[in-house]
Amino acid sequence: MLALYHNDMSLCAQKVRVCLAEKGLEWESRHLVLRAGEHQQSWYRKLNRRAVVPTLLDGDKVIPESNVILEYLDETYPDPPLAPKNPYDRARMRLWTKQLDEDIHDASAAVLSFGIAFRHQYIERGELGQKMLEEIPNLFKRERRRDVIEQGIESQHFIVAVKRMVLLLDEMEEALAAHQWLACDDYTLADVAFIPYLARLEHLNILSMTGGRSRLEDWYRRCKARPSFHAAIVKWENADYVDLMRRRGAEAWTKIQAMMQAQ
Ligand SMILES: N[C@@H](CCC(=O)N[C@@H](CS)C(=O)NCC(=O)O)C(=O)O
Repeated sequence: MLALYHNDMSLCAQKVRVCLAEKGLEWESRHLVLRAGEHQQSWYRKLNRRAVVPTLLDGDKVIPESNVILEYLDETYPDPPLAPKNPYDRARMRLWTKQLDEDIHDASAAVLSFGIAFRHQYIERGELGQKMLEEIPNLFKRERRRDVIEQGIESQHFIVAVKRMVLLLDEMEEALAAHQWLACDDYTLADVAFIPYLARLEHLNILSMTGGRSRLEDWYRRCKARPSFHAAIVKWENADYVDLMRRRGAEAWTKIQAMMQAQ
C-alpha cells in the first residue's frame, strides 16, 4: 500500500497527488500541518532529512523528493505511462523537472508565496514562527525565508523571484508553440510537475502574470479539465490559506506588475 506524507497546499505534494490521480493509484493520506512544525519533528526527519513534504512510502520503501517520487511512481506503476518512450523527449521532460529543483520551487514560487501571503502566518505565530524558521535545515533556504518573512514583497529576493517566474512563463509559451504539452505531444511528468505552479499563481490572485501567452493559458485550461486537477488540488484546498493568498495577492498586484516591467 502507498502512503504519502504531505500537506494540503504544498506545491510539491500537489504534484505527487496529481501523479497518483493520473495513475488511479490508491494511497493513504498522512497529512502534516506545516504551520505547526509537524514536518520538523524528529520522527519525520528520520524519513526526510530535509524536513520537507512530500515523502512517499511504498511498503517499507521510503522515497523523498517530489520529482524523484514522480519517476519512481511512473517506473513502478507504468500504466498509464507518464514518461515518453523516446529518449530525446524524456530528456526534455527532465529538463523541465530539473528547473523546479534548481530554482523555480525555492527561489521563485516559495518566495512569491511567502513574500505575499505565508509570511503573515509565521508572524502571527510569534515564537512558534521563529522556531519553525530556525529549524529549517538548509541554511540558504532559511536565510532567504527569514528575509522574505521580514521584508515581504520589498525583499531583495522578491523581484528576482518575479523575474524568474516571467522567464519560466515565456519558456512554457515557447515550448507549447512547438508541441501540445510541455515536453512533447503527450502529457508527461513535466506537465504533472508544473500544474501546481500555475494553480499557485491563481490562488495568489496573480494569474494575470501569464497575460498574453495564449498557449500557456490554453495548457492550464486543459490541465484543469483533467479529473486529476480536482482530485489533487481542488479537493485539498485549505480555505484559510486560499483566502489569505487571494487577499494579499490582490494588494500586491500593482507592485508585482511594476516589477515585471522593470529592467
Ligand atoms: N525538493 C523538495 C522540496 C520540498 C519542499 O520544499 N516542500 C515544502 C512544501 S512545498 C515544505 O515542506 N516546506 C517546509 C517548510 O516550509 O518548512 C521536493 O521536491 O520534494
